[in-house]
Amino acid sequence: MNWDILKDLLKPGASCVITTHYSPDGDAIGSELALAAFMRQIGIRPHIINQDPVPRIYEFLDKDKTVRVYSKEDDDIIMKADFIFLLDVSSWARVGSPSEALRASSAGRICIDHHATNDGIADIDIADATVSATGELIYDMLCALGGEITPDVARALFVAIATDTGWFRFSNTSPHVFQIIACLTARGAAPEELYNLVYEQLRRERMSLLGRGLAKLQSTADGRIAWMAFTRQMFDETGADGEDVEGIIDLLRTIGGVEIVMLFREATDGMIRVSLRSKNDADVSRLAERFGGGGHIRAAGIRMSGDLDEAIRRVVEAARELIESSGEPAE
Ligand SMILES: [Mn+2]
Repeated sequence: MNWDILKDLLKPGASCVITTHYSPDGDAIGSELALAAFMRQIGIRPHIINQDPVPRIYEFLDKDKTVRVYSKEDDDIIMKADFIFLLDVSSWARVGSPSEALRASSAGRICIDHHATNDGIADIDIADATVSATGELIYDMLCALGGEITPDVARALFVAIATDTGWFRFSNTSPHVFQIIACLTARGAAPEELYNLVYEQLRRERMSLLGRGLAKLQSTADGRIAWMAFTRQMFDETGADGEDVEGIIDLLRTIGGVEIVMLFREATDGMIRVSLRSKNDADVSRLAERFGGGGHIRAAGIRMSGDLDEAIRRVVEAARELIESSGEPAE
């Protein structure tokens, strides 16, 4: 990756807006906070503006509460910014509510992302679908441009990469990931502490919701596709919310013989959110694209309107077609 193009652009005294996709994950938030820290190091004023708030499990990274939830009042900042960084996202649809103001701004747009789906929304596109996480790209950028890996930066990037690799289990966990992690650990990221903060402070409500979902787990007759659905009623009865769903899809992956797993939920905005994971070469980003979503080969998402049962029927059918076209089950 050639980072020199940014070297000439990033001059002290400028200001920038940093944003990411809706429903931000650990990679989105960690990458934003690390980039914002680097911007401050080089004398550029960063403003992190997202559609959605920082999820509870990542709040500890944003100690100073610098991440803003977009409102019309931010339009002035967005219009006056010199640059806009779009992190972990390459489509306006996934940026959500800030996208209108971001598109209207004359600020130069720099996209840093590792998703396979890319709508070409930036002037400078730093996209590499082979890396594990956007945090990996931010780390490389800091190294190339002389950024300092402070303890806070190390923690933010560690969480970004750890969460997007399933804590270094997924196929995107390359040797380079471990080299980065060695450096981040030496600079103050403590794996046990960070694991505890992200995954061992979960709410009871989440367990209640999970129990109800598991009781109604479904799969195709051949066991190659499994799915779970959370209705509004299940959220209401357990007190759980959308954030409590984070990570549950990875549990479905643990079922032997499954190739595609899916999690459906009725969101508060009336839309149906679908998370998709593949355990083999079935490309769920293509599946997501059929319904206006996107993502990676092994992890993707869809946001669709309509009835939950109908959504399940349509997406399961499409998954079945995808698996049938990609061959016999692996031994
Ligand atoms: Mn990511």
